[in-house]
Amino acid sequence: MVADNLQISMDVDGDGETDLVIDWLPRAIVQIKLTQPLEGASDVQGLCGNADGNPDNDFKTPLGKLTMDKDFFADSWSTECA
Ligand SMILES: [Ca+2]
Ligand SMILES: [Ca+2]
Repeated sequence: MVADNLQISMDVDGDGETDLVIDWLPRAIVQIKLTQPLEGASDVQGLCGNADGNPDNDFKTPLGKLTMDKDFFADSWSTECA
């Protein structure tokens, strides 16, 4: 039997507070949440945004280009499988 939901919480910066929560939901949906405050949040980038509390600047590609196109944004972070 497979569990419907699974959740992992992590204290990434070791301050005793949860910083990252990963939820596996039904139908193969994975939800990743970054919580504040996170030490070194200015270094965060990728599909979860930059964790600065401003959702308007989260769609930034690895080359630093801000876009409103969600498909272009998601594709910019894709990697090739060997
Ligand atoms: Ca923490
Ligand atoms: Ca942001």
